[in-house]
Amino acid sequence: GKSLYQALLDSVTLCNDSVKLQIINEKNKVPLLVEIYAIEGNIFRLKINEVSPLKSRYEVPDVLIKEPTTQSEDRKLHITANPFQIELESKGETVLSVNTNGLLYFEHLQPPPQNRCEISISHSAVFVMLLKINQQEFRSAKICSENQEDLGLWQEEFGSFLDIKANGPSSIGLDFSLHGCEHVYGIPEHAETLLLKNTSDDDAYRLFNLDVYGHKIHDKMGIYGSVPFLLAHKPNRTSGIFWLNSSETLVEINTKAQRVVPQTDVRWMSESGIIDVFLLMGPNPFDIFKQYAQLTGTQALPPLFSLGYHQCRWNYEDEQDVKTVDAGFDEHDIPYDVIWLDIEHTEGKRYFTWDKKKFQHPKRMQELLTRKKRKLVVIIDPHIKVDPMYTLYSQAKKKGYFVKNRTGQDFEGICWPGSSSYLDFTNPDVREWYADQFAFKSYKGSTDILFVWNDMNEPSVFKAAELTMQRDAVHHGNWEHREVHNLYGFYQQMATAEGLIKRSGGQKRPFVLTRSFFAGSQKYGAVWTGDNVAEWSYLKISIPMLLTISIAGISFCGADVGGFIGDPEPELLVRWYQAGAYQPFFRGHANIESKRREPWLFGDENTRIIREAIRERYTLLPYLYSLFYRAHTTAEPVMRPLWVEFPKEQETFGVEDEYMLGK
Ligand code: MIG
Repeated sequence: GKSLYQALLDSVTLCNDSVKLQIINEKNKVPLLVEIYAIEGNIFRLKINEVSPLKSRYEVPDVLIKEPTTQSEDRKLHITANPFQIELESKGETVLSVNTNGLLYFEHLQPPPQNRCEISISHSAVFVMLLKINQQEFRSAKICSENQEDLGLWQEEFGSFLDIKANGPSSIGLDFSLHGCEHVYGIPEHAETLLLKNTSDDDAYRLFNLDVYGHKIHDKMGIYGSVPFLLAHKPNRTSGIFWLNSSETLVEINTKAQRVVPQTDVRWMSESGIIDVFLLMGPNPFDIFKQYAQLTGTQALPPLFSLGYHQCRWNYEDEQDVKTVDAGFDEHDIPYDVIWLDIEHTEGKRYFTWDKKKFQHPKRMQELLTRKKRKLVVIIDPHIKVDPMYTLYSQAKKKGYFVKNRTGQDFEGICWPGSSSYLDFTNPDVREWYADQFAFKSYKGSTDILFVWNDMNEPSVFKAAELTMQRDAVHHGNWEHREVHNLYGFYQQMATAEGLIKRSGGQKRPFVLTRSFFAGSQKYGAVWTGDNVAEWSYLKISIPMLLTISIAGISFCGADVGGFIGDPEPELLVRWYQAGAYQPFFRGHANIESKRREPWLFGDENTRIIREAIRERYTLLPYLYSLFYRAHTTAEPVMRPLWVEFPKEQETFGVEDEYMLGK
């Protein structure tokens, strides 16, 4: 490789459990601090930041469950000074090397340009060009023009939208080589295969949480959730790379399988932040799951009811509709545990309220469900209708709890309720206040069988670039949205789960389903794969998608049974029930425009087969519950790719149409 960086030999400090040194960029002479820690449990942590940045750069908080403890044990690594490279060894074997392709880059913070023209070729430009290919949209970097006032990389156009970067370009990147590996997995969420594909003549995998209605299949664009965790496997070892960064991230994969010793090169690039990466050394798949959980936590143990079958649609219209559907399950002798209410249950999309005409007696409705030992889930989205008469809005406004725009005003965007502001869940005070909204006395009409569904939390903003919040919006601590983007949904689910725990006086496990997620979301509940389509190909892709989410730590995951968009033919619906019955989160759901599709609407024979599938689910419930207990205590994924159970059997490494539930 031809790295731009070389180590300054006199800067090296060696301790029992860490190495620190400085490296310097040959061109601009800016020094970077490199820290490498031996973390307990066979993990290395590599941090790279500017030695003295103009201002501090964002470091992801709240995702690691504790400050990782270092351990001085027999670990070996080699550092090459020029070009700067690191090789990590385990049991005499070079497992992984860093910066082998010389792709380390780090845009250091600079003062804003004063009528000056940027002419240097910046890595940011490379990043932006990649994005352009990735999105096939017009995100154009203005590098230079004859116009001396051009702000260069300090602002970017995205279609008709303009992003003004308060700190200027600040992207980072690094490459890793995984020796002997030609099978890599992970980095959800993409509607893609289980095995990660080579990206050399194709798009990079993008990690950027977005609301993509009816997302395409076999696409590497970012959808609702992101977990920047990649697993690599070969017969004698599994290893992992956890890239702790919550800004937009791209991952390039280059597998060289033809070589005598195969190798996979993985290049990570993020729009901002610092390089903070955990290198998990395995050696076996279950060691990797434990190591990753040691950093980000294990799956929350779901309440038993939430492992049963869930019946949802956009929308169950009113109390009578709920009653009829509920009775339908009894009439047709089909077990189910939870009925769901979508956005139409509220007064004008004001969450925590009920439509006064359609849901006049929400408590009475819940009592009816309680008598049958059933539960209710309602949707609570993060956008808040701009309406001074809506208490949630006026309180949050007064307390300054909304995300701000660049000029310090409350950010306003269009969403379901019309003009809306967005709660700043990155602020711990906002989370505490939000959690308190779930108290029975605050949330009128709620009872202890009501649980919650968080949607639109990428966050989704209509009429905005890529349907999300502008990157120059401002959060708590004066951090730009670009820094925290992929964490927004993570924080909403965290606050919601805390609210449900609090309302029960700390006695009951919560259930919260979220659409957007990040590394560590497993601690707060379940995720689903969003707006899939009622087509066979979406049923098929649900398996690799859920396997990928599962091995990235989030065991409690599912895809809408039947396919959200459109109308499944009866056989597809039946097959989807049969598949969904064996997946961790099992919910039938349908779009507002879809025809009704409760399980008994397709003739006796289809009703019988669906009944049988749902009953099989209930037969397996004790086993599933035990698997979740193990996921919670020992980080074993519930739904597993075959290679995890058969790590030496090469022919299992690419299988994605079969899987294991537990062992
Ligand atoms: O853009 O709340 O993925 O499950 O039914 C639609 C209405 C908004 C998207 C969710 C879907 C939900 C729907 N929501």
